[in-house]
Amino acid sequence: MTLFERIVARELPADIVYEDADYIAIRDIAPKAPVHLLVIPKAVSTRMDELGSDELGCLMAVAVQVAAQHAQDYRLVVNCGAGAGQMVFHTHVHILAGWDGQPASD
Ligand code: DGP
Repeated sequence: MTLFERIVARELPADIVYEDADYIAIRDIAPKAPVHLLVIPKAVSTRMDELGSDELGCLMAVAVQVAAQHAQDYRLVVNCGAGAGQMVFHTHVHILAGWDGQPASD
């Protein structure tokens, strides 16, 4: 079971900011921006490129909805694979926002 499956199952604690039948959004435990949320599909997949176009569309729609509830301007980031920095192998979208002025450069 992945870390995020265990959070969805309430086996591990998390600061949940959004939930519906198919998705959950939580605050990142190690925020890299003043607002750092993770949008996580409840259905298990390892990385985003395993999803079909309908699932991708729904995931991004939820990410945009949750982001808009927390910030006017925001960045969405997906790390796809260890070589891109993925550490939790359960698909998720990062929402980064809340900078006072310019966001940090990559
Ligand atoms: P990634 O590198 O894209 O796989 O991002 C994984 C993120 O998950 C990373 O920003 C830190 C976060 N994270 C790791 N463990 C936990 C945890 O136990 N709780 C929460 N809320 N976030 C976690």
